[in-house]
Order: sequence, then C-alpha cells, then structure tokens
Amino acid sequence: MVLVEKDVPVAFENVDISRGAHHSDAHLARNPFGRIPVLEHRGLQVYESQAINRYLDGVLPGPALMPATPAGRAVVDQWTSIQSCDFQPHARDLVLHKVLLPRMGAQPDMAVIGNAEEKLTAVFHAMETQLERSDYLAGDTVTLADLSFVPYTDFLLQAQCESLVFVHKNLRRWWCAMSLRESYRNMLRPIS
Ligand SMILES: N[C@@H](CCC(=O)N[C@@H](CS)C(=O)NCC(=O)O)C(=O)O
Repeated sequence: MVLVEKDVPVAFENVDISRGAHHSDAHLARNPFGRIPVLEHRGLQVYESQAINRYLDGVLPGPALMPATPAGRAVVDQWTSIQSCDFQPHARDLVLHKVLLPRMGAQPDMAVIGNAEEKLTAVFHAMETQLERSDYLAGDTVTLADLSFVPYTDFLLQAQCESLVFVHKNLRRWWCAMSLRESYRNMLRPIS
C-alpha cells in the first residue's frame, strides 16, 4: 500500500508460503523468523512491515506518510504498536478460526473466537474515540497508522466480522475513505 501511495513501482519476489518457501535457507538468511515481507534496497535488508514502511516513507518521494512533528510521529508509533500487539494477532485468530479452519473441515475453537472478539472490540473502540476527533488516526491526513490497519480490517470484513467494525459511526466513515484509495484496491486479496 505504501508503494502505491508513493506511486513507486517495485520488483516483487514471491515467497510461496503454501509450499514452505519461507523456511528455505535462502529466505531464512533474509529473515531468521521465516516471515514475509522482507525489503532489499540499496544494500539494506530489513524485515517487519512497520520498519519497512517507515524506511520507504523516509527514502521515497511522494506524499509524506509520517507527520513532521515529534508529537505527530509519536501518535503514529502508538497506533502501529497497537496494530502489531493488540490487533493483528487477534484478527489473525478470527480469520483462522472463522474462515480457514472451517474451510479445511476442522472445528473452530469458540474460546479463541470469543477472546479475539473481545480484544478487537477494545481496539475498535479506541480507534472510534480517536476518529471522533480527527479524520484519520493520527490527524487529518492519512499516515502509516491508517495504512497499517487496512489489510487485517479487510480480512475481518471478509470473515463476516462487519459488526465489530461498523457498529462505530466514525470507523465506518474511516473505512469508506480508506477503501476508496487506489492503494487499497491494489492490495485487495481474498483470504487464502
Ligand atoms: N510482524 C510481522 C508479521 C509478518 C507475518 O506474520 N507474515 C506472515 C504472512 S502475512 C508470514 O510470514 N507467515 C509465515 C509464518 O509465520 O510462518 C510483520 O509485520 O512483518
């Protein structure tokens, strides 16, 4: 999404997780945790999407996706940290137990679903409180904070979890704005 926001073309190398390519020696040399994405640019090799996004925003031309002030940057860091620690792990649990396991004929764990819904409800409530005050999570322009929440919010909507999101008026407005962006349409992927 960041690359589309910046309008910068890039060469992608596909690491096929379904075939275990993320555990190959070649990929583990890039990321010892065996995860994607990894960025390679001008001799730099870096993993973890928030770090990659920060770097890309810093080196690429195009609209700034980080605020100019320390206070603004702190607010973005606050939300990207919430995204990594409190949002993505639970969103992943919901997608796994509501979509992927049933698709494979396996039984979902209702306790995991209940816990994930409770944790995500708290995150969406905090986002709504912020979005009552500003158009986007870290002010009135789109930043890396907003972009970081889009992929898994999209997966949650595909996993029939609309009520978690759309119960909130401002979150609904934020989602409409984010989902109209070209970077979202470019990223759109069915859960697989
Ligand atoms: N915290 C990491 C999470 C990355 C992540 O979970 N990537 C998934 C694909 S979306 C992955 O590599 N899964 C393979 C695995 O964990 O074995 C980031 O933000 O980059």
